Amino acid sequence: MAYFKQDVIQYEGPNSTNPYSFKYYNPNEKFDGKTMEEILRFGVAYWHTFTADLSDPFGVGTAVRDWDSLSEMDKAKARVDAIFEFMEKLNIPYFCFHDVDIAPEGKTLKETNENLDEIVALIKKKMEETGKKLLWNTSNNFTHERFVHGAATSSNADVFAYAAAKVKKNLDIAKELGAENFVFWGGREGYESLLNTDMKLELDNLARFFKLAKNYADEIGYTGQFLIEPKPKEPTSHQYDTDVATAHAFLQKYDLDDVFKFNIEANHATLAGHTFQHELHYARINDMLGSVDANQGHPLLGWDTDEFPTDIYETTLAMYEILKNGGLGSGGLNFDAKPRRTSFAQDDLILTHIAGMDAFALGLRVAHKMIEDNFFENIKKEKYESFETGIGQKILNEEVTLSDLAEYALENDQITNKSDHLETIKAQFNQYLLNINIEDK
Ligand code: XLS
Ligand code: CA
Ligand code: CA
Repeated sequence: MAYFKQDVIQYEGPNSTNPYSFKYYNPNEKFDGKTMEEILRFGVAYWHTFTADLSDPFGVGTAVRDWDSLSEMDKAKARVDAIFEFMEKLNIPYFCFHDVDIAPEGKTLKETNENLDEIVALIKKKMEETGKKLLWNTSNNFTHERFVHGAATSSNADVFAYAAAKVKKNLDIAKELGAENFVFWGGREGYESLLNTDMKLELDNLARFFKLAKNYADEIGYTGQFLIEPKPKEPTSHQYDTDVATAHAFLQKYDLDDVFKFNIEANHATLAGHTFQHELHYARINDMLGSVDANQGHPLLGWDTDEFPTDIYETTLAMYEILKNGGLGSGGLNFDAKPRRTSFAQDDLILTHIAGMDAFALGLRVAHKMIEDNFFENIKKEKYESFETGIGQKILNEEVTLSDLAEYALENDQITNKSDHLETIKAQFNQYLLNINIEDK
């Protein structure tokens, strides 16, 4: 049975009016010897696209899906068929999941693991048949009420052990399915209030937990990249992995910075009061950029709305960071995004992904052109040119003392600064976005 009536979605170029076509994503078109498909490495998020029902804190689910009326295990099986058909039709090479997305939880942990085994076997078969790959999997250690106080940072040692058992199982699955990465999002790893929180113990336990996971991965020979996904708040009022800089400091303190990279989500960046580009950039300059959860927040809503990315200003700057990083390595662009509650039809799953894929494909085209022209590089070179010669060069070479600088300043105290013409830079960026030349089909 087919779940989606469309044929494989084709590239029709920027002037196409067919909603079921790509306007900018042309998978085989090459940029510096690599195809768009190889650079963008798109992924489908199992949870938003195949498991969630589009409910929100004020209303029930609205999604209409062919598998709605099936029993839990049959639903899980139908979803496996549906996601593989979906990936074929959209030409998406990767998918990502939490354990609870693919199989229902049983009454006991043993039963949960048995449900997982059954579905993982189906997924493995489909992967072999289609060549589709697992970008990452993760353990959902936040939804069930047992995680009320957190998982690795819970005040209850039994919960720490239970969470460990789940991560062990998910690492086995990662190995079995060849997951290219393994994600840790600290769901409830944070606190509501410091009045009753032993923060030092909780952070030490979080590091202990990560070390146990790494040791087990080594033990079973799982070599996928470990990723931490920062988020500042929601559901807790303070999440320990607040943003890249905070989580990086944590990893450095516990000597785990060689074990992890970051999975950066656009909406989490904005929740942290940063731009998406800031988080990508900070990770890149520290050699910690691993993968991306491609979505966007709503500028008027202060929560994690997980919209499909359509803002080409943001996708261009994201692709700029990714290209400057030399690509995403084993990472990819996972659409951790959901249709709006009002876009409830099954077809909307296809349409939303086309919108997101095109936004990143256009971003890639523009960013590639800007890099060819050394647009930002030239601006920055001119801005910082005082460090290329004279006293600036000596500062960079660490050849001066504080007294040397004081002596220099006494002779050079009439400072001249240059305007950096920021508004012109923004206008020129607009020109790039509007004048990008794309061959029509
Ligand atoms: C929630 C997170 C979550 C992670 C994986 O806000 O985005 O879905 O990506 O657990
Ligand atoms: Ca995410
Ligand atoms: Ca999110």
